[in-house]
Amino acid sequence: MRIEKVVLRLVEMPLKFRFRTSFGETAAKRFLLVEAVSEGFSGWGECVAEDGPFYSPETTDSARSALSRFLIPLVLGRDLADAPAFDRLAERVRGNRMAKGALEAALRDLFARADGVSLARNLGGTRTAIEVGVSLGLQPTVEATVENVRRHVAQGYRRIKVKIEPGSDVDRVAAVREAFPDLPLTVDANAAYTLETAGPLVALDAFGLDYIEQPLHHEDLVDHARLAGRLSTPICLDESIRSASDAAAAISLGACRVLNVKLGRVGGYGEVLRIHEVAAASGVPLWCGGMLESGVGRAHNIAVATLPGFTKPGDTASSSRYFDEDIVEPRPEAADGLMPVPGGPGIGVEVRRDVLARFTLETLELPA
Ligand code: SMG
Ligand code: MG
Repeated sequence: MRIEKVVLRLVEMPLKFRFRTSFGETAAKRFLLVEAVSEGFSGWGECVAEDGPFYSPETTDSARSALSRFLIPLVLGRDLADAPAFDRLAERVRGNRMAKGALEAALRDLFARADGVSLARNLGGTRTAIEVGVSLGLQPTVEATVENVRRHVAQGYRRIKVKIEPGSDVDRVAAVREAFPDLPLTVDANAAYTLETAGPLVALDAFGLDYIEQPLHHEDLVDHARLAGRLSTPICLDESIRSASDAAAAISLGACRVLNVKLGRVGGYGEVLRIHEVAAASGVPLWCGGMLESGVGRAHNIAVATLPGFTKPGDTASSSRYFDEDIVEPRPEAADGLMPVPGGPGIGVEVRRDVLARFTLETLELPA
């Protein structure tokens, strides 16, 4: 397909709640949306870079620059045989994975739509519904944490993940565990601890967590392997895994026994599939993470989670948990912790251009 045009939009959607983690707080969802146009079809991708470089070194501004100056020009006017062809063209662009992943996702969607098949099926996905959990931000008190867990358990989520940080960890988990003795429960520290301050993490072994997510530095593997030797609870890595080679290194070092996979963090579906192979070869379970995505990113996450190696519930909760109004229809909505996989072409949801226009702050049209 000849890529005729790419449209880059800066979009801001109000969030229904403030989401607090150990590295900061998000009050509104501001992101870049990529639309790739060819032969009357539009493919959509969402860039998960945030406003500031606090989860990842990439930001909305750095992604806009990488996309408009280096990545989009690689495909404009070019006749691409398929979406993986972009992966090869973009190989010389280092890092900038969220920017790359957004364009790659748009191209994957575009090609699948033109072929009239669902992206999930195209990838080798086997599920018609995916099991989902929910990620709960830090709350001001232990009581508010338990109450928040209670509300989300009542909504049927299959696993609850609670954010922790030094000073808000063992007390929260102990209270949640006491109120919900059998709940599949995990915690995410977003890199807030060090080997020296890991005492509370060792204490968490008492509460039967499924795993502890990214306890140490965002680029570390070696200290995670050391920490794993002190814990009976498995470690799951998020920030530290940017590629299949990171995943292979982490597994062989013993730095993790579970992997959180995010399309944007690893630079697109090509890398997701390579991580999927690495994990399958060593029997490491995967799950799909979240970045407070709009319906577009959420639909991509659903496609990712249909792959057979994604055996644990991910963070793709219902769109209505985050937004009063979404830019796609049908909205991705889970019932009883099960998110249906749309069967239509591409990501299987349609962008509502009227709603999108209301949430769009800036539009950059890049014609061939
Ligand atoms: O999409 O519900 C969501 C958020 C899931 O916890 C979540 N994401 O470290 O896994 C993580 C965080 C990173 C993003 S925080 C804005
Ligand atoms: Mg995480």
